[in-house]
Amino acid sequence: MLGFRLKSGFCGALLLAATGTIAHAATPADHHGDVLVEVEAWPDDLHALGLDVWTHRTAEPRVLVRVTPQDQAALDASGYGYTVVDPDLGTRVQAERDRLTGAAAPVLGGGLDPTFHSDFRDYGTVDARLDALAAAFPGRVSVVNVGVSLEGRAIRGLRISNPGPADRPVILMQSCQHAREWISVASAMWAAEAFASANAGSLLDGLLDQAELVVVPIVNPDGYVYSWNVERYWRKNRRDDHGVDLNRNWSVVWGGEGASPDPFAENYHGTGPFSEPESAAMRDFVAADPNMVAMLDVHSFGQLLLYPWGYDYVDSADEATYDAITSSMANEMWAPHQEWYSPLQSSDLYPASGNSIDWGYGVYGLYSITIELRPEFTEKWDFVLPPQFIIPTGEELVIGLAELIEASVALGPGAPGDSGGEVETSTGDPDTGGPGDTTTDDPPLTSGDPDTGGPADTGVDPPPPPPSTSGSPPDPLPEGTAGSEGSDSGAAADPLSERGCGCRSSNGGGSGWWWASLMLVAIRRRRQRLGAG
Ligand code: 0X9
Ligand code: ZN
Ligand code: ZN
Repeated sequence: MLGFRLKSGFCGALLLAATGTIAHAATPADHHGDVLVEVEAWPDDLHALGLDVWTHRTAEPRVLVRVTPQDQAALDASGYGYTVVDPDLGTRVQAERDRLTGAAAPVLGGGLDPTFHSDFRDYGTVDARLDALAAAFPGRVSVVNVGVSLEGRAIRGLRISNPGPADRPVILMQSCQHAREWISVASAMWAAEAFASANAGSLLDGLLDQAELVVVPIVNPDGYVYSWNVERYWRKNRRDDHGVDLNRNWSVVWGGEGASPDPFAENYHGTGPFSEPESAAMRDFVAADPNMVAMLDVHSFGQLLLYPWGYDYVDSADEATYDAITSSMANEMWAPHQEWYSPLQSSDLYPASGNSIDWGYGVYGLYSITIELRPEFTEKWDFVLPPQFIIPTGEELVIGLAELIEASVALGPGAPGDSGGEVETSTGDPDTGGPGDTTTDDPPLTSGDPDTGGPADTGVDPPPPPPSTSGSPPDPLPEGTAGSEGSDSGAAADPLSERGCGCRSSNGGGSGWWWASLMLVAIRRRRQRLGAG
């Protein structure tokens, strides 16, 4: 196993305590400079020296003592041996004060509306929050302009890092290629804010010394707005009257398996690679940054960590690395709420050519991972979730992202994977193979059980319990979703490309449960193919 596991104890509770102001003023009352030491002596021996002894009863000569700068000489003169347990008690004091004064509520920072994360937010509110965060944390956060959508909306994000060298590795997290996946927006904003507000000395703060994080919470603003105002289950962008699936519009094996040429299919790939301004803007943003090393593409739902290749059933040359990274992420993400995110090669879910992570990996060698957030596949929840899901899911995303940053820093830049099939685009992206060359040196996947054996493995378990830290979510929402799609069961042969089926009026009207059932069918079929039961 690679050595980039996060320290134990990194959990939601710690995260709450770790957020707040960036820097602390070192006044005497802050107890900065006070050290906690373990001294090899009896309590009374140290009382006699006038020290602040914290251990009252002990079976052996071993006690905890708070040693101020003024006390240090007396301790050293005493001759007792000691070890430092905590080099700066001021950090604890600061964290507690911040919490009790509200300065370290999970959503802090000067003038930021603390109710932002209490529910899902529309495009304008999310976009305004970016400016608010940049204003609240000027030393660490700035707004980045990525591009403009088809309907003219800004695609913007945040660059988050501590002051430092300009050539540090950059990790990109992009959300909401798919309009209806609202939890991806809310969780990304939570994660961005957790990093932005991380206390000096915290784990997240340490990562921001070593790397830069870029968060683009809404890649598909037109679709997101449409999902809010018109059609809740809209997936694609707003090209013409049908839309394009942005996650089939990237250039690596564009137009291959799991992408449809039917404009009205939910997985329509568009008229060519990067035909859409939203995917093209992300491409250009990545291409312009030579320090980019990783890409986390955030979706919902299913609680999955998906890695290349996704275009077809072929292993990548970096299978072992991806397995290590995603296993590490899943293990850490389990901690706060005991939710399991199953690591899986993307194509083991179903092939989806022209997706973003195949591009990030295939063209630039980015450590590229798709995360499918909560919920798991259940009959109760889908893209529409009660707001109580936001913070727990956000906490899980923060941890997964932190793990990916740590891994990326530890591993250093990766090499482009050979998909053998990037489709040329007019901008002259580096090519990983000949256009239209769909052959590959990689053998078909014949081993490698997609069943991770995790505590809550995908697809075969009963619905998960309510989020543990959020109280009970309300009863199933009275969703006005599309009616029965039972006849779509025939789509199992190719779950996505059958969706359009030439029936224009049905476009975008699929229910979340319909979608989840197709995912389940795809997983089960894949498992059967692998003989994995
Ligand atoms: O189909 C997609 O684009 C993603 N799932 S979603 O339900 N959010 O639409 C998954 C893409 C991952 N790649 C592959 N499955 N190949
Ligand atoms: Zn998606
Ligand atoms: Zn139809």
